[in-house]
Amino acid sequence: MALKFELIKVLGKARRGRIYLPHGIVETPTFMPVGTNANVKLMTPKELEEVGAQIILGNAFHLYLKPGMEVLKFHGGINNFIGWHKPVLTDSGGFQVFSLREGRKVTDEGVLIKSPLDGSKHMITPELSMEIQNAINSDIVMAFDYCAEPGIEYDKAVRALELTTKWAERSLKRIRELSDQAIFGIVQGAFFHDLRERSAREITSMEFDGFAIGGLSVGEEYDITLKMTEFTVPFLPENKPRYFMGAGSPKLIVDLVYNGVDIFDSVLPTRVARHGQALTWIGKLNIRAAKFKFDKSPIEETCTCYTCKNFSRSYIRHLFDRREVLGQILLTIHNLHFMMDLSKKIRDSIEEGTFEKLRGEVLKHYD
Ligand code: PRF
Ligand code: ZN
Repeated sequence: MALKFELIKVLGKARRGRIYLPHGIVETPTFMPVGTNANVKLMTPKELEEVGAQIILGNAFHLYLKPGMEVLKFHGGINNFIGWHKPVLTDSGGFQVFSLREGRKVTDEGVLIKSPLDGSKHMITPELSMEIQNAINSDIVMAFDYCAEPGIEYDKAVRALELTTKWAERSLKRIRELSDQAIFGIVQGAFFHDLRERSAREITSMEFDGFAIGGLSVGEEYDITLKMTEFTVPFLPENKPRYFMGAGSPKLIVDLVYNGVDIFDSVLPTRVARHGQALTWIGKLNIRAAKFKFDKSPIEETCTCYTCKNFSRSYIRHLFDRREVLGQILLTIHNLHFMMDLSKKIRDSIEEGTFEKLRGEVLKHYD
């Protein structure tokens, strides 16, 4: 088996766990930095290790377009290609079904998607997604799913759910033929309780190594995201990891952990860093503000990241003012350090029984 999951402690619904994978151990709960194009934007693997990243996310659809499966196979998988020797999880391309819905065509067979690179058309099937993720040799493969858009009508949501279940079966079958890589199934069902329950029952009836909650945080109201998660989690088995796809705000993360989620990912911390926004323990901070022009203090006094140990707000503000890439790099390091620090504090607080207090602190500054 390519994955072993250990539950170390349960506090209410929150879980402190450990996942054993071919390229290393992942302590949960944890945040996964996103590396869509075979890199986490502006971060070297060395810096990723230094901020405490344990596992990063890659994307089958993007890696299939560039560099392509032949190059990935030539390197024996993504780890050697990108110089990151710890675990990698790959998304299946199911989300691109949602985000590139302009001009796409969905059939039982799969999805015809237009490449954002050159407009060329590609038929992505569950089988092809598994072949790509096998060429990538990721530690965790995601089933090929259909992520529906918010506001979708009931009958269309049923169709998306039914396709997701059929594609999950085909994904599982194909990956088992190819390798012993771990694979997670994805629960869909839009914003309908009965469909969420049905999807969860169908997906968890299959022999997946873990389960993801998909189709949420796609533009709906915060309360809906949370309510649907709260409703879905009890249908997932205790003894397997749970992954919420696409959650990066500190508030959502503590609320998800509170509801029993173990893993989350998002481009948010790295994306906002490139726009001058730092995440701190007392909320967000925009480094471009004029008030930082003569501020010698670091982004955050208590932070132990490379950026905060060496550079002032005044300097980072100057770099953004001059549109120097180094400013974006320094904030990316800080924001990812913050996310990994938040993950670690969440883990420690579950073990110590003080998670409620930590959650309260985070909600106070991120509401
Ligand atoms: N499916 C897949 N990837 C995803 C999602 C999904 O529903 C989401 C939804 N937030 C993010 N990434 N395959
Ligand atoms: Zn810092």
